[in-house]
Amino acid sequence: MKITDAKVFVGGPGKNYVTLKIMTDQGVYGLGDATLNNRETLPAAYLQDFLIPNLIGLDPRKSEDIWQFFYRGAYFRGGPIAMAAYGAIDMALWDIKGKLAGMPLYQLFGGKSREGAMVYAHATGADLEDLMDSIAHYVEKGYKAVRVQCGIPGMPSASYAVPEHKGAGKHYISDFSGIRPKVEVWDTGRYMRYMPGALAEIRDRFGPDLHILHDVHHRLLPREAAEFAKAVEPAGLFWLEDPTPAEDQDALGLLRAHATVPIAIGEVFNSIWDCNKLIEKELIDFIRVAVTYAGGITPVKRIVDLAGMHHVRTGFHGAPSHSPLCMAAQAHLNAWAPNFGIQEYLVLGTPACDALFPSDHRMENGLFHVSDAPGLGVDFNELEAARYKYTPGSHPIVRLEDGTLWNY
Ligand code: KDG
Ligand code: MG
Repeated sequence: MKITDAKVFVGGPGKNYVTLKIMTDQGVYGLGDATLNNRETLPAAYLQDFLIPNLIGLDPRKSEDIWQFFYRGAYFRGGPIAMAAYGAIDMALWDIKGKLAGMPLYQLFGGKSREGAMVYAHATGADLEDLMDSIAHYVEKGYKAVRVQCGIPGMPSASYAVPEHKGAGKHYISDFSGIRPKVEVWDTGRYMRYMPGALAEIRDRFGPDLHILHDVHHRLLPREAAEFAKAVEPAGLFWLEDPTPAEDQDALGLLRAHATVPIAIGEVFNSIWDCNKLIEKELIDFIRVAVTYAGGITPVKRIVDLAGMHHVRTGFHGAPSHSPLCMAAQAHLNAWAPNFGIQEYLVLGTPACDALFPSDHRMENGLFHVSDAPGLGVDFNELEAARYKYTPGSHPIVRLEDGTLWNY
């Protein structure tokens, strides 16, 4: 069996999805997602210029050897652009494998460990009352877990994942449009004084059963993160995400010495080498890698197994950054993983997205039910794809009030 051709598509409804389609001499094709938020043309170019010409003629069933060939064979290894491109190839090869076997991927991993995987939604508000409305909306829809972000009184601008105006919380997605980044102004003191009380109020309002998550988005220094983690303990969070930038991984020891709030980290990690220390030292409780950014199903399955040895559960990234193909790869892992924790969920469900990526994966009452179709269980409509073109975007940047550049 041989790979005969592969194509890359960039575009989508309100989002530059990078979709790879690998064709074979037996008519079976595989699909993968290489979307790297706001850098979409880069994995696409790597695929088109180098990886696809090297794929043609290979046996698509040899997904492990093909992964090693690209990763080890590159000499300059890793990085988000390369790993997203390998991620798409690996997903597509597993898709082909599942279709050849006539089985959904979760069966090839070891079968289902659960019926329905718990997901969390994003609630947000320009202020705390606005956020309460947004949380109530998701609770009414049956979500059991909600990430909560809100405006901070006196903060010079809207902070991470927070709308400028009230009423947007049910459908708000951060504005990444335009090639020049928007600027957010950040004040750590105001955030640290306000947010613990706000989280405690949310807990009081919604009671003990709702799983509440909060994302600090890398904004605190290690000592501040330790103080903040201790201060939010009364709210009984499901997790506190990215309290610090995780490059300095030993710094998390300080937080661990002062607080027991569960910690989730990893959405910007590209490989097992970015997270093995955090996992082995048991400095985190949830690993947040995404199948696209971390190089595909093959390496992420290894991360999941390593995490399981250290009581670390999965909490795969699922921001709108990922196409339904990455979300499907994660859904199959979620159905199987003995150490599944939760799945971030935003991407599926709009009519335009469903038309581009038809599937029968479904969300019900806050649980994701994986499709039983062979492979990933998601198709790609090329006629629909022709309607979209690439539009450049950029993540905002963050500055302190005096102009100092900070972590987004
Ligand atoms: O591209 C950046 C987004 O994916 C990120 O800001 C989302 O932090 C995020 C999250 O937890 O979903
Ligand atoms: Mg995050």
